[in-house]
Amino acid sequence: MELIDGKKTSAQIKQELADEVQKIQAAGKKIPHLAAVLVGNDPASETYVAAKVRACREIGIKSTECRYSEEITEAQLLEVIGKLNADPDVDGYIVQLPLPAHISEQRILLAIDPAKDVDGFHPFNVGKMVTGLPAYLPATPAGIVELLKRYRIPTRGKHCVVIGRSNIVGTPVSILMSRKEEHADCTVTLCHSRTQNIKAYTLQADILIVAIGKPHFVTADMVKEGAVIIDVGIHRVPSDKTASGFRLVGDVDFEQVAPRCSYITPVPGGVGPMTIVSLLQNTLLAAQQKANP
Ligand code: L34
Repeated sequence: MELIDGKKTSAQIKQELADEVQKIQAAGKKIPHLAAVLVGNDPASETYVAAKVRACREIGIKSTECRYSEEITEAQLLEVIGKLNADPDVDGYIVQLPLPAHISEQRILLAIDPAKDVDGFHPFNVGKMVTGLPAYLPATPAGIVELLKRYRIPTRGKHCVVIGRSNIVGTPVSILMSRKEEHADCTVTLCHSRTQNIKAYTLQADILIVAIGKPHFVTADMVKEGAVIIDVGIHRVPSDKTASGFRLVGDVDFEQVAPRCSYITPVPGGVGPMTIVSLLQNTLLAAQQKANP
């Protein structure tokens, strides 16, 4: 079993991006600028946005955190979106999800200028991705493909089983893994909460991507010997062994499953850090495209 080290891989990519930023700076061009909108104070969202801002600093680009209280109305948030769309200094921005229940995620995402949509969530960018046009790829799926590529894990013709059908991970990663490209080209099966006898599918997986949002959902009896496991889940469970009072676990029962795999991503330190570098990559792309439309 080999661990797929997302932390190490993301550090390498950040170094590559820092070199790119140096070149932009040396050429006297505008420093790329990412803005992140955060509504409310969900502790997990705060951690992720803080990690994004920190990563921008590490590679030498500008970032702005736009924080609003849980009570902000949808109309007010749409006004914020309008300002970010119009701000010539902001190359790209994200609206961290989930949003409070009284705000329609769909209406907010539709209001984002597709050219600044570095999460790749706007239907215009989703459509580009699906049809294989150059697009901002959604960060977590792009990070997963990058991990498989950098670990030189063969994907062509393999059976990739995805568990979960969210717009953020399951659906887009199933599309990327089925693309006719060297580091994809899989036969893809998409399973979800309503799949009957899910084990019958997971046992066939050469590559199993788990994004169902249920702690320890995948157990050893569901995994084929030698499979590659990508665990996208991240949950805080109470623990008396840590100072924070919680520990992080994934959608996969790592202890049980790891001995059966050829490769597996840990939680933390697997997919999470890759999500962040994909966002940085999209931001540099956005800045370039704004410079040369
Ligand atoms: N708009 N909303 C928008 N874009 C996104 O790309 C996200 N996502 C998901 C939630 N909502 C979003 C993220 O940023 C999940 N996500 C994310 C980002 C980073 C990490 C995990 C999820 C991450 O850095 N994980 C670390 C541990 C962090 C911790 O200590 O909690 C890891 O090693 O997995």
